Amino acid sequence: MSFNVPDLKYPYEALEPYIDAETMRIHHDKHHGAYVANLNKALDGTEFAAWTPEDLARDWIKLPEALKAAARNNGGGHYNHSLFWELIGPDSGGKPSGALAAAIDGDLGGFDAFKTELTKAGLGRFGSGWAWLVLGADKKLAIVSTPNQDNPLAENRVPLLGVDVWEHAYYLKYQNRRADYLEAFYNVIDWKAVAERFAKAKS
Ligand code: MN3
Repeated sequence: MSFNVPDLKYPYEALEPYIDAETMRIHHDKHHGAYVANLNKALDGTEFAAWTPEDLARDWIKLPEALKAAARNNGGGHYNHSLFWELIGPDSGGKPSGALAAAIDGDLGGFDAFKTELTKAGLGRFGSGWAWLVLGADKKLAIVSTPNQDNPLAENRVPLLGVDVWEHAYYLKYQNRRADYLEAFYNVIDWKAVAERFAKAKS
């Protein structure tokens, strides 16, 4: 098998009460697990099995026609979820500090404006997808959203933080209340991890 689901660095219940243990278990083991299983099924035995998940999320369009959909959807799903688990965690939330906070102030008009825009992007994504804080090619922060398992990398933007707004990310606890899930999400953002991605992307 070329691709594997990374272990969570915290227990399933660690994000309670904001994200419940059962959602984490199903989301990580079953949903992420299915993206990885389908990706392996499609790419094992081809040269593309050696690509990184990041390569696939950025350059799926370069694959042969027969493999494109699998690379885009399952490769994207693998990359997006691997990133998601890294950027949330227990004892998190609050606000960023340092250079990231300064960039949010300068580029997005401050933390409250960032929050408003990210929530708006998450609520405005019809159907399934993600809302993102990204670093653009102009090295400025921006808020974008992508459908399904697409990723900002394919649009030459570096994803710094992503929030999964597929129903599977919140339905067990929040049912149709995506706004409540998004509000809760701010309590699990690991800003230290986001700041590290920002520093790396800027350099
Ligand atoms: Mn998901």
